[in-house]
Amino acid sequence: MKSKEMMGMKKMRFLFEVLVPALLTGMLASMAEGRTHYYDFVLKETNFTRLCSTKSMTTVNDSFPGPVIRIHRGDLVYVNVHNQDDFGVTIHWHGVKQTRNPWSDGPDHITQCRIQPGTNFTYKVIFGEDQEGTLWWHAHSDWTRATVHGAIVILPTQGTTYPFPKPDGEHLLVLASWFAGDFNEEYEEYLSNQTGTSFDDIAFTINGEPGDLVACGGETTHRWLVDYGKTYLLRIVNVVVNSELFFAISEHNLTIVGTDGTYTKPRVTSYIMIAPGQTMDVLITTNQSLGHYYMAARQFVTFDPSITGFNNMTATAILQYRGNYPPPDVPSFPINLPLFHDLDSGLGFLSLLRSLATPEHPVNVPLNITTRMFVTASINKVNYTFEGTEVSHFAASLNNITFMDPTSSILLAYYRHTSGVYTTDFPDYPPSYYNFTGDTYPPPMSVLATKVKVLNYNESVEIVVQWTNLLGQGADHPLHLHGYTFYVVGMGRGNFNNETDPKGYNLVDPPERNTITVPKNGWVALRFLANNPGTYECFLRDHFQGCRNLFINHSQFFFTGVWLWHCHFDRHLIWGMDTAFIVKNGETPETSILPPPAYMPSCAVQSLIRLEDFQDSVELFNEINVN
Ligand SMILES: [Cu+2]
Repeated sequence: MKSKEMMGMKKMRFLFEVLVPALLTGMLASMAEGRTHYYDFVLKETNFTRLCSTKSMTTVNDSFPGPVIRIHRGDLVYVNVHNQDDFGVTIHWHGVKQTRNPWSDGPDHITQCRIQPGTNFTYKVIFGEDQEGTLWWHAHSDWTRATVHGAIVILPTQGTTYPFPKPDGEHLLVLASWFAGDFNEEYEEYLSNQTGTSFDDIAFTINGEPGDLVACGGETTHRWLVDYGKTYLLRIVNVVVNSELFFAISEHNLTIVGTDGTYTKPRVTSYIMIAPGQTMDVLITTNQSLGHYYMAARQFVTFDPSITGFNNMTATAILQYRGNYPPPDVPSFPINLPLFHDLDSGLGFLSLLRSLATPEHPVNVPLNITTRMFVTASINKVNYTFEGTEVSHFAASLNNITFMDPTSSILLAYYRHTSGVYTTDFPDYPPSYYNFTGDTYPPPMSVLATKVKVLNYNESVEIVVQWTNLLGQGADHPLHLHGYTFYVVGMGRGNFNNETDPKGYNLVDPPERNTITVPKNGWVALRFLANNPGTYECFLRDHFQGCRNLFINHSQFFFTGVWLWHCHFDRHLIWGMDTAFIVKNGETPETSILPPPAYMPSCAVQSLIRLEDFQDSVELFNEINVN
């Protein structure tokens, strides 16, 4: 009897200690093992006709917007980019965490050099295990992203479902910019314009079409056919170059259920405000009279319109019910779409959002902060000498550092032990404190430099970003962090108060984003855990022990990866509103950067760049000054 009991216990032990864990491991492994998808992106010039004229522009696979990457959570994607255009280009997978893999992140001068004309480069796109919803991809060199972009749809893992009733259908809307005439010429004119007032998006488009309200737009206006009495999941992406947008659908509420590849608590609204770089997943119930309803996108203008012009053309598409009914002469227009300068509607919308925060979709807000930064985001000026003349130029800055792109990629510079490419002294605080949101403060000049911030693995980071009104030129700044999502724990108007404002932080269910607007006349507080190493030093070694030894002996070399942080208004980006985070490796192979791919585009050959941008000019001027 005793031995039988022992046998029984042994069986139970075998069951619980060996078999069940093995089964669980197998189940988890099969859940984790997604499919692998392969895409070919051919980049070349194609003719498109909008606003009554035809022009040639760069697109991927001849489409505007570009192809959709459609996968399930946990899948892996390879994209082979064939550059058949005549300038160098890189592609960024916006919002994709690229876990341990900054090699495929894409920003020009930061993690790679450009894919040369006539060559190709394969990106390995690694999604975070928790990423589900809508993201997107775009060119990350010059302003090529104006026409080189597309959506990424991440469906629930097979066998799982949405955290809301399964929609009857879904639809994708890409909100973009249209530049009339020759994009290069307009861009150059903008860069050479010392006041920065003349250039902006000429029109906005919805799925490539500006819609009925612009000249020559009507015949090709995008139409979305729906059935009465259904619920649809609408995925919205703002890929616009320089503008935030309001969006609404006539007589239909929007229920927000996700942003930036994460789920949110459902929020019903009559409009959304969406910044460049952001995505939004919303549910629509088609319960109105059979008819045609405008979906409309209008610029949200936060700069001073008396100084900087803006685009007053509203892009439209049509939500059209199927059925037998006399079509209306004109679709109805969304009366709830806020007006251009409605700052209250812009900021008010941001405070709506909350993370889902369920066991299936948990939040992990860092509570014990180990690195604090207070960063001012400003439009100010830099002085430099050009051909013996002192020149003053508009610039943008973070903590008064106007970031200069290095000539090599920072990641590869470290790989090659190239010194002098960047420094690691990006300041945690601004050089001076003043009434940041005041109107009259004289602008402190910014400093041109390539300064980055180094973080230890698993550092708990809080960054408060303070908007400033230097020069009276401030607008919202949609700041995007590569390689991570962050929690938006606080946001407010005026100057940040470090005693009272943290008391109002939401540490329970703050929204999780990869791009957040620093509001005009206000501030925003972000938190994230630095657990995505962008660092790798010893990839020439065969095994990790070699790395550890190298780390112990040469710890000063042990950070090479880079996650860019920048304003997603491209005009502020080229003016220098960016920096980068270097995140060191953890102590195990699983918390360390992946080896680089066998081939990276060369930095030795200087790319044929599309345009000489402001930063290149400044570098040139500096060289002239130094020599
Ligand atoms: Cu900005």
